[in-house]
Amino acid sequence: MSQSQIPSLNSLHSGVPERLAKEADAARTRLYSIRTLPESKPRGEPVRLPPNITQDGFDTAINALVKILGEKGVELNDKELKDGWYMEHPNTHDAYHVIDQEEMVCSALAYPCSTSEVQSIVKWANEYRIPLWPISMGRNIGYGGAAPRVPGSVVVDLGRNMNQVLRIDENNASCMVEPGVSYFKLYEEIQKRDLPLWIDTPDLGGGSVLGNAIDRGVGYTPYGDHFANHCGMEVVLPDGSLLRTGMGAIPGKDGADNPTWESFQHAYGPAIDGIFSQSNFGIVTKMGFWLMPETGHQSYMITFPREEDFEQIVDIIRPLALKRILGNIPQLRHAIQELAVTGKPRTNWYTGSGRFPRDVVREGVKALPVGDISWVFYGTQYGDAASIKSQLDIIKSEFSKIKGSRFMLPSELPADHYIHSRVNVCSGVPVLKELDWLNWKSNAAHLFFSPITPTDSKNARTIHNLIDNLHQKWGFDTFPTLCVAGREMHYIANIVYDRADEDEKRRARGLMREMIAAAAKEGFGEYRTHLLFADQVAETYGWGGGALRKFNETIKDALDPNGILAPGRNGIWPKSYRGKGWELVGEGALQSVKAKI
Ligand code: EUG
Repeated sequence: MSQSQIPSLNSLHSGVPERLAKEADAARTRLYSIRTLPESKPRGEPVRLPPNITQDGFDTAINALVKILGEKGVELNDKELKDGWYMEHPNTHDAYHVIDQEEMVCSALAYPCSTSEVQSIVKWANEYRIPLWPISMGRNIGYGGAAPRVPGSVVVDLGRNMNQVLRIDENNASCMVEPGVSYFKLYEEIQKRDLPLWIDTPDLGGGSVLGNAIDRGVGYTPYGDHFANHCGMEVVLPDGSLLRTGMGAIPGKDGADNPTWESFQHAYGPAIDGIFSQSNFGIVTKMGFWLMPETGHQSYMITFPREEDFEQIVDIIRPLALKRILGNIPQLRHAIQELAVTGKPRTNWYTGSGRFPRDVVREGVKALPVGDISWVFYGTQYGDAASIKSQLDIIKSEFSKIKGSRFMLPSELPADHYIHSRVNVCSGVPVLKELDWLNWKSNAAHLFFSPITPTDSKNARTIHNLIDNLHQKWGFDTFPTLCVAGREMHYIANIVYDRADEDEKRRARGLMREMIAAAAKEGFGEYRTHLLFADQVAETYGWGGGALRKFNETIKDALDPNGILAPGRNGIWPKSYRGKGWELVGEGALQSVKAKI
């Protein structure tokens, strides 16, 4: 293991805040202690060129790019690939590779310093017909990280030099950020200014606020729907022109930004912000967000003893969520997670072959403070003490209908219990704790399967059984986390696999493909997916003879006739790529991925 020099937030935009330095160090040490893969290995080829470009053509194009951005603004991806870990993540490839590490790589990286440089890069790409793959910070882990869908694309790393909190309006409780602002950074900025405002963070705090929102990610305070709580964007279009959405479309007085840009989401005319989320229609270089005024909060957990309690739990959750008695986006997790989030490897409990047996989960949790449980619900209520009390009275009374359920406060649990991390996350304090899942296996990587289910027992049971049975078939432990939005839940199944084990990777791919197909057959679709499965997921949204795909393609072709911007992102291919074997669909698509890409 190399000497730990985890970059700090003071020295690098993607670094770790001082308050978490020790924790990060410990997390890194634990991860590396069960790692058997070398830090890097020699590359099979020097640089993966973009499609249909000769070495000469590429060299000419790169020289031209250097003229625009300077030597420092361009980097060839010609060094050994390092997976690193969360806080020291690569921008060259997917650290959690599902196929060969070298398959999903960029040819080069561009580091713009300004929106106008982003515009210049886009114009350059149109001239040389080189595909671009913009990333904010590249921490889209479990969904492809920094990797481009088309190997040999030029990754536009927006975050490295564009990472400022441009504005925080204390009175309006809003902010405007650049792509390289992480949850850690926004949080620290607010603390530094001592403002009574909360951010909303996902389970891990290292991601880009802007990037996560345009991928429609989720957090856990009342502002947990990140896209719904954005307000205003600045976007570089695929022809290099510039657009401001919402009230930003009205020029402010004397050339200033419009003062209502971060206050009202819409402009006059169609609401177009949505088309820049989960798409390849533009590069978002600035984005506004609403912040939450700080308030009192009380987190809690409710445990349930039986597997079969699942139905009743879900049906109790629904009315509580619809009436907005549940204050945030609570999580319902299976008992096995109580073991995984301790950060101890699977072998701590089980060294046998096959799946982690149910009775071993039972024995494991029995030894923990939560005791012999099957499900655990993590919620948080907000407001003043009296209001929280009245909300909790209702919640306790509803869940107490389930025999053997148990309500617990953080104060009743030991200091190292996971609930204390949820207290932070659910009050807008970004953390690193969730990384501890990755100690489950050596060289662990993970892949999310993320279908949407209605919040009702019948549907939730259908999708849960489908996922669990297929995990069993492909030989994986099932880690379900259901994030409750209200009328629906994001069911997040976390497939944890060993990157060093080709057979596990093959099975992880097979499991994903089969779950996507089987879920779609039952009418379930994913809210987000790893880039290698984007085509298959997009295809499941096929109502009306693929009307949605056709609509997206029409927009794509109109905005990006040369097909330079993120071809294949979210299953949207520009005209020049369509029907030429790029789409990974049908039987064996990922098995033969090497031949295709
Ligand atoms: C999680 C939640 C997500 C997601 C990936 C992971 C949580 C893991 C609700 O969205 O997309 C514990």
